[in-house]
Amino acid sequence: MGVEKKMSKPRFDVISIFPEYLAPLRLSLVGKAQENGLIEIGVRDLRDFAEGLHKSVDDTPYGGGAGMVMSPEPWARAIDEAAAGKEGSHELIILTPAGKKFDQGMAYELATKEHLIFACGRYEGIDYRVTEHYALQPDFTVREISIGDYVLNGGEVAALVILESIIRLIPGVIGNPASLDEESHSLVGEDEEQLVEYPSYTKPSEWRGLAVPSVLLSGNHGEIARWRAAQSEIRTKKLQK
Ligand code: 6GU
Repeated sequence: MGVEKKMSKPRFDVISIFPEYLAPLRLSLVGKAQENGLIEIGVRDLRDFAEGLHKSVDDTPYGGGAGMVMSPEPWARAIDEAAAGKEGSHELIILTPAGKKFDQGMAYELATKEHLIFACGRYEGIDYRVTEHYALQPDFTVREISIGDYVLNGGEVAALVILESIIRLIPGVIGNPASLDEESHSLVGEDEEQLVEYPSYTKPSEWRGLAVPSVLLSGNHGEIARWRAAQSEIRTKKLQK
């Protein structure tokens, strides 16, 4: 057994002007993980941290240009409150199409952290001084993350994607952890080939005129393993075209 640092219960806080967008976190595996006490998730409405009659959270950009920029102070109040709810250090994840592209390696890394705070920006983004301010705090690590090369209206869907990919890696969340080893994009060495999964089939053995590859019905485990490895190679090569 390796020397593992005892993890306290991982906590995830999400800040958004559309907290209802995060409702799916109550469902399925992620919802179960909360019910079973494996993780904690908190969702905050940024508007609760805004002041004034209009509870405004944005303003026009300095230097001009289209759209609105999210004001720093409501963000800082919400982030400080989230941080105060959990001892230790905090990873502040700012969701932006200008961030580093999320991948399975990042999911593994973030799955070891005890407190992640997700800032879901909208409009033309969050005043950059929020990033700068928290980067200066010794108990914070700031990461700007994107989930891919396309533009979403806000970071909420990106937060859902990242949370799901991280939470399923937390010990105890998935019933059969062996399934984590075999799946596509499972972590391998830095320059090892990343293979996608082989195709899967279940009953019936014939369906709408299509038969399951006979090797899978053969009971020959060596042959099956070789067939699956070959299929993974073929599928991976097809993706590279
Ligand atoms: Cl994190 N945010 C937005 N608005 N668009 C994105 C994204 C994030 N990742 C990819 N596109």
